[in-house]
Amino acid sequence: MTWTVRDVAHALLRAQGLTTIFGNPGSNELPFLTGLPADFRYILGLHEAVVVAMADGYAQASGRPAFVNVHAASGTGNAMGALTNAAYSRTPLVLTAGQQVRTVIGLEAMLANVDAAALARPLAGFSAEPACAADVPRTLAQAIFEAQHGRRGPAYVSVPYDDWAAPAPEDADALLGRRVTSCRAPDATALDGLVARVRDADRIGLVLGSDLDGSVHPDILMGLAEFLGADVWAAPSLWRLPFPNRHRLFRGVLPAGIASIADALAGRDLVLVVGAPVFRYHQHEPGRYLPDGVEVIQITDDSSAAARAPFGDAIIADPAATLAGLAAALGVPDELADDPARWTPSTEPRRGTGAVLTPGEVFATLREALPADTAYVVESTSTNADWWAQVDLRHPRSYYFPASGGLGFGMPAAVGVALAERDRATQPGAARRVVAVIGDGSANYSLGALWSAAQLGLGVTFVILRNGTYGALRWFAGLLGAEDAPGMDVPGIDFVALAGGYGVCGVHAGSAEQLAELLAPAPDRPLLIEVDTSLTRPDGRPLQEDR
Ligand code: TZD
Ligand code: CA
Repeated sequence: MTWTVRDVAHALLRAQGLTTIFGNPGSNELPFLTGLPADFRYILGLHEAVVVAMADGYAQASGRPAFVNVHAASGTGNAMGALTNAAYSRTPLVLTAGQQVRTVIGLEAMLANVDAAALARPLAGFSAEPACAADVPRTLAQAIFEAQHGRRGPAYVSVPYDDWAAPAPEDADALLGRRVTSCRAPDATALDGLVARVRDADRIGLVLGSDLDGSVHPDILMGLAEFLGADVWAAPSLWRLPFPNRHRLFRGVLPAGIASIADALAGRDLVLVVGAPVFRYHQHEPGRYLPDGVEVIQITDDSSAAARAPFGDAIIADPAATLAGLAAALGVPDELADDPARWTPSTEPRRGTGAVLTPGEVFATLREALPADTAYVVESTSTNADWWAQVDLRHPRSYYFPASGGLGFGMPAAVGVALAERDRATQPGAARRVVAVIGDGSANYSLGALWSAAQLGLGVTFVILRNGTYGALRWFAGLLGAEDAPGMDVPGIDFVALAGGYGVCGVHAGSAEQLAELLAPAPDRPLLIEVDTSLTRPDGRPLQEDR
C-alpha cells in the first residue's frame, strides 16, 4: 500500500493517543486537516492564545500530551504568550504549524515563514522543520517524545503543506509501534544519602512543587509530612497545588521574594524542595538566600532546574519514585488513617464595608456552595491571600494558575480542564465541576474561550471578579514607587453582555446569597457570573483605602 505522509501522520497521532486536535486553521494547514479519520476531533479556538491554553489545560488535567495545530508565522506568534505558560509548567504540547510549499519559502511568498524553527525556539525545547517531506513523520514522532521526555514542555514542528500528499517512506510504519519510556528512579547510593541526611535532621521543612500534583498522591505527602513532623509549604510562584491547603502542617505558599523565603525557612536544619525549582522568585527582595544552618536538598526530574539553582544540593530523579523510596526506608506507614484533627478550618472572610463583596466573601461562598472536589482555574492576581485563606482543596488536580504569570490562560485553560474531566468521567454527567475564577483584567486576554465552551457544551462556570482595575499592578506600583503610572484601570466592562455575544449565559450576582444560588445546580452548559468586588492586596495586608 502506498501511504502519504498525511496517512502516516494521522496513524502516528492515533497510535500516540493524540486524536484531539486543538487548532485554528489557515490555508497552509488545510492539507493536513483534510481526510481526518472519524475518530479524530477538532477543537476550534478563535485565537491561538485560546487554542494553546485550552490544550495546556487539557494536557495538565488529563496527564497526557496534547496536540496543537496553528497557522504559520502569525498563528505561532499569537501562540507565543500562551506558550510561556506551557514552557514553565512543562506541559507536553506538540505544536504544529503549516508552512508554504517548499519551492516558494525562499521567495517569502505570502504566509511563508522563512526561518520557522527559530520563531518558537526560545520556548519550545525542540523546534524543527523537516529537511524533506519523507522526514515529516519521524520529525513529528520526535516532537511527541521530546515534549514528554526531552526538555519537557512545548515542541514545535513546521510542515510545508505540499509535504502531506507526498509518498511516505516505505518503512514509515516502523514509527507507529514505538514506545519511549523514561525511568529515573534514584539509585541506591543517592537514596541512601538522602535517607541519611533526613535521619540526621531534627527540624525538617518540605517545600512541595506543582510537578507533584497529579503524580504523587496527597496521602503519600501527608503521610511523610506527619511522620517527619515537618512544616509544609507550597513552592513559590506555583501553578498547581500539591498538598491539601487545610492540612494542619501546611504553612501556605512561600512568598516569592528572597528575604521572605529566608525568613519563612529560618529554624529548619534541612529543607527538601520536591518537584519545584529553587526558587521561582517574583517581587525583588534582596537578601541572603538562606539563614545560617539551613540546608536544602532539591529533588526534581528537571535537570535544568537542578543546574540553575543558586544554592543547595540536588538529586535529579523522579520525585514520586524518590519520595516512595524515602518513605519506605524511613518506615512511613502505607495507609493514612482518618483523623479529623488533621484539618484546620478556614478563617472568617474579611467583610466588606461598602456595597460590593470582598474577594474573601466570594471565595468563602465558592467553598460552601460547590462540591469539595471542584477543579478551579484561577487567574485573579490581587486576591491571592484571600484565596488561600478561604479555599479547602484536598483533591489532586484542584488548582491551576498560569505558570509563567502570562494572563490569558485562565478562561481557555478552564475549557481544556473541563474537556479532560469530561473525557475522564466514567458516566455522562459525572465529571468534576470546573470553575474559573478570573479577574476583570485577565478575562479580556482570551475571552473568545467562552465561545469554545458554549460550542462544546461544557458546564464550566466562569466567575469574574470585577474590581475595575489591574489590582495587582496597583500593589506593585506601590512597591516600585510608580503610583502615577498610567493604564491601570479597566472600568466599564459589561461581562454579562460579552458572554451573551459568545452564546454563554451571563448573570450579575449582587450578593453572596445570589452567588450561592447561581453556583448550586450542576450545569450542563457554561455560565458566566459577574460579581463586583473590593480591591485587596495579593499579600492580604489591608489597603490604605477600600474602593
Ligand atoms: N499581560 C500579560 C499577558 N500578562 C501579565 N501578567 C500582564 C500583562 C501584567 N499583569 C499582571 O502581572 S497582573 C495584571 C496585569 C495586567 C492585572 C490583572 O488584573 P485582574 O486581577 O483584574 O485580572 P486583579 O485581581 O485586579 O489584580
Ligand atoms: Ca481586576
